[in-house]
Amino acid sequence: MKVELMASMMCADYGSLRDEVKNLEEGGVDSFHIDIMDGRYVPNFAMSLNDMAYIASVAKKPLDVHLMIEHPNNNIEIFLRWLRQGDTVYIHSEAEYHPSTTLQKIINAGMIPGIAVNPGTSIESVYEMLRIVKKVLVMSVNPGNAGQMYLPYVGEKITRLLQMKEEMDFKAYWDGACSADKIQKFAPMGMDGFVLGTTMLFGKGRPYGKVIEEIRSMK
Ligand code: S6P
Ligand code: MG
Repeated sequence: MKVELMASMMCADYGSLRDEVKNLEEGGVDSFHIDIMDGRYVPNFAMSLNDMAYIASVAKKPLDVHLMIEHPNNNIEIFLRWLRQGDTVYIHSEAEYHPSTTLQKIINAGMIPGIAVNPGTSIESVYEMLRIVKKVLVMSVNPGNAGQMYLPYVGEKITRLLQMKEEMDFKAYWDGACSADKIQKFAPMGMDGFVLGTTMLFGKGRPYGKVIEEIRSMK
């Protein structure tokens, strides 16, 4: 199955982060998903600037940065400074007064602009932004933690979103509780990629390359 696979780095082993990056790259992931949290927009602190900057300094593959912070426009430059052409930055529209201004900053810095959509946020409320962004990250769990249960009501919204892809010219990505059955169902419908966390990739005692290979060989 031809899908992009992102490794959720908040689930990685921080005692051997350099090896984690190397093993994930050799195992065949396409990019590193970086969950930045501020303890206000979401009730957690996962990764922050130094974690992201370190991974950017050792990774050859792109970064996929998911900002779960209030008003990213106030200090997004601090993050953008460490990133490279081809890296992606997602913001949450609920966290910003003028999300399109923040997206323009991401574009001006040479990064790929994205929007993350919470389970309870309708596609219609971010409709105009679909024309600005290149990527939409659909949350199938509430943002803040790894290892949560899939929220089934998101399925219908994803089906509608995927029907807008061609007209609005964006790619769609899945974030949260990603399992094999979700890839098998939603990839053929047009989902371009999936964030892999504790559900499929980390803490399983299996080589990353094996898990990735199994996904790529799905029919
Ligand atoms: C959640 C975050 C996600 C998780 C990922 C973990 O706030 O945005 O990227 O890290 O979903 O995957 P899993 O399989 O543990 O739910
Ligand atoms: Mg995320």
